[in-house]
Amino acid sequence: MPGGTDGGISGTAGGRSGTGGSGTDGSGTGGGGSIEAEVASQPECWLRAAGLAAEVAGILPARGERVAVAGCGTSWFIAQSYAAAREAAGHGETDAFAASEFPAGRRYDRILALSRSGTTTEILDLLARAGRTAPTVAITADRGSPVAAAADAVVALDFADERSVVQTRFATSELALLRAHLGEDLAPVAGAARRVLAAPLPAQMIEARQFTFLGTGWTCGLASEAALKLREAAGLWTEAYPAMEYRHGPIAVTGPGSVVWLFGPPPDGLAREIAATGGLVWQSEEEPMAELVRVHRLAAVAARARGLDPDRPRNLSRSVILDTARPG
Ligand code: F1P
Repeated sequence: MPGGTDGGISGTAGGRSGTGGSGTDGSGTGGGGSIEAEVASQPECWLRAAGLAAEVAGILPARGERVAVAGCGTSWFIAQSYAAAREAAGHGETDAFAASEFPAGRRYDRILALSRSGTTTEILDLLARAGRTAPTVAITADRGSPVAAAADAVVALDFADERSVVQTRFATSELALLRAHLGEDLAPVAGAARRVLAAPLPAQMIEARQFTFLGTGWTCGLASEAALKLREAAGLWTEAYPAMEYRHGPIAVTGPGSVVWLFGPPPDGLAREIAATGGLVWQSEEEPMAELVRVHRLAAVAARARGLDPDRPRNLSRSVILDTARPG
């Protein structure tokens, strides 16, 4: 992955075009709340999580197994990234599901349940239902949680737990662990995140009214997670698609005040088409998981710029615990 640069922003809005990520976020990486500190701690958390990979290799999916991975919200998008990365690495067929949509009747060699809180109702339901059909393993921040108790095996990343309702470092740390388990070296990825943390945020990003995130392969999940982060923390209008899907309708919402954020190289001609709408193109050359850290920073800064507290997002709680009759 090329490193050392800060990506590029181009387009027609405000006549801006070129590279460099200049501008200012108005707050630096410090900020005042939990989310800023949690975002800034990601490089260290990733290295610590990756360092656990050998220790927990026996309970994570083995090469060749047919695997299902499930979660809700952020955990679902991390599931999507891991599933695509595992298949691309040749480790075996891997399906990702929102826990509530886990299909009855499919057979897997192992089911991986992702839940920071370990209390999410849909994950508990899934473990109760599908756990009868395959060995289950949970990755959670809380080894004493109901999800940990319901799974056959547990990986507890308690050091990456968060005070903020909005997930940042827990989600990326579990992905760092899973990527390390696939044989990836996380040291350069952590280095890329340090560069992203040190770089200023372009002012146009903070002021933008709408964001569309595009990915390919394992970065489709990251694109969806990026969009969720800005929605959760800052109440922004965001969307996310596989890059080649963008022309099939989503381009219609792009215009002045939009940012189209590409995780990885764009399909041929796409950057030009986006620029023609009047929207800005953000095309980073950084490693994609490090690029997600830039979105985390933006989420906190954009929230505060709009008078919101990114640690206490509107209408959200740390986990969704339902007390109504459960499906299935
Ligand atoms: C999943 C989740 C979060 C979301 C919100 C509600 O929680 O959907 O991703 O931000 O706080 O809960 P978990 O099962 O990973 O704890």
